Amino acid sequence: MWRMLRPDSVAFAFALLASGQPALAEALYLENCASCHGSDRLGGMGPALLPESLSRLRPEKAAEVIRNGRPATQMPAFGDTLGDANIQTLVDLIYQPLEVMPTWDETSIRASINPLGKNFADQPVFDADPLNLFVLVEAGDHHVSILDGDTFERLARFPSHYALHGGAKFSPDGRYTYLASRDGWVMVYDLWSLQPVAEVRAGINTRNIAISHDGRYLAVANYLPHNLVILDATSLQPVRIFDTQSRVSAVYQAALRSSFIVAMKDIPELWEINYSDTPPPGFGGAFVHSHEKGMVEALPEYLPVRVTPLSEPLDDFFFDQSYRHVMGTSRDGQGGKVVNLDVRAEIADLPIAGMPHLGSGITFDHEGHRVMASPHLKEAAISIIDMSDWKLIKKIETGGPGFFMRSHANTPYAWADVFFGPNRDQVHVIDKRTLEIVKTLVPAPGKTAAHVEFTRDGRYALLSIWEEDGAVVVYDAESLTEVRRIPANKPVGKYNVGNKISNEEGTSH
Ligand code: DHE
Repeated sequence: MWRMLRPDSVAFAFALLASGQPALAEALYLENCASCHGSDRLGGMGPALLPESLSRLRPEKAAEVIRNGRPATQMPAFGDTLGDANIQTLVDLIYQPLEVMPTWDETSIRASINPLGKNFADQPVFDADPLNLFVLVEAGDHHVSILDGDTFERLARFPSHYALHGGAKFSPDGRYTYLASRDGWVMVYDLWSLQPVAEVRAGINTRNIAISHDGRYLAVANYLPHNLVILDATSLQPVRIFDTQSRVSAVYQAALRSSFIVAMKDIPELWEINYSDTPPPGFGGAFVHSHEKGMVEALPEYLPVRVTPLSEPLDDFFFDQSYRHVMGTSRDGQGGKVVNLDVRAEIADLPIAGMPHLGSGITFDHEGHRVMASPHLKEAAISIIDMSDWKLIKKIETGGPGFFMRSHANTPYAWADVFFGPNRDQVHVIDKRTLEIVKTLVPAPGKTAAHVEFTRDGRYALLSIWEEDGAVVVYDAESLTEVRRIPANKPVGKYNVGNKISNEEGTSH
């Protein structure tokens, strides 16, 4: 069981030293790493060095980073001074969990708020359509690019925190984008002025963020600590922290319900937090709307919660357009459940094995029915589910398990990547009318091709070549021919402002 200690306390530093790590590792860490990554390993100028934060980095790669440094960052090369044995000792240390559960409370969050920009413009400082910009996450050197969705020129490129994850979120007018890192940092960037506005560290290990549809609140889902943090989306001040007693898997915005839906990793519950001024029945008392009142432990009715019990914890969710139903994947990957948020109960089983990646699902009309299409993380297939009776109507065989899927109301095609296996350089184009693969693109043979996003009008599809010397490839979405290749450093996700703020049916929400 974790003990709770403040990360900046002397007791915490001693607890780290006493956590069973051999003295050499501690000494090496304190001498070489602590000044940037924190004596507690929770991060500082550099990222946190905890197993939870490093889950996407193989230990061999971590050793390589310590040996050679990271280009375009402050991380120096230690190969000449430390030698292989000491580097391995450090790698072993940073993949060890902390013995003490660090806290990151209201005071830590407030103290971390950092204003970054000044002299913000009253209107966009460029000619491009501000609602057709793309926010492009480049994971190779932890940067973000802003692309003009008409000309595909890069308007800006700026450093992000280490390991951004999850989709960029946008203020309702599309002016600001919110970017979350796995280390708990959330940065707000002004797309009109092309400069960062401010940042806050809302957790130690964060899953994702969601913004309320009215732009007032930002919700941050954390694994460490076990909580959900609600920030004022403008000031970034915390307005309520929910102690969840569980890792929070993810938080989603359910605009039509004026709610955040919160998924728990360790308990079979879905939480719904209502942020309207007049919460519907079932949410408890009246809402006290005052940001000035600060932390709201003293105001139990503020942002009231109601809980939907589940038969088991669910991972990975997809919402129908009404936000009344949520589809979730079972932990064993052998199916899923449909949950009705109004009656607060599971109402159907999902007949789909092979770990469907529901979070990447899309909806469209097919032969008069609303259907949902989802790739699978463990099966070479796309499942098509009829959303009126939750039955599987077709399984499309693919070149391998996939991660992301995209479409747009203005195109007859849905695009699905093959993310795993020997065919990971393929992207399938599926005709939404026939549910058949009509073309398989291989934009860079041998290199992973993944994550598609459309321009606001659906005319072009942008696809990532997921390599450090990668690119964003722009396709004409009708002729399926390449029109442009923009060099990028391991481009991961890309997010079109207009599609996101209009909840376009073919993109993630
Ligand atoms: Fe993600 C979105 C969870 C691994 C890249 N991923 C999400 C979301 C969740 C999630 C809950 C929705 C967040 C949102 O947009 O608000 N991801 C998980 C996992 O549980 C998993 C499987 C394991 C983990 O390490 O957390 C996982 N994800 C990955 C990766 O390995 C990916 C490919 C590379 C990376 O950067 O870590 C990855 N996830 C992404 C991307 C999105 C995402 C690019 C946004 C997709 C979008 O288009 O909206």
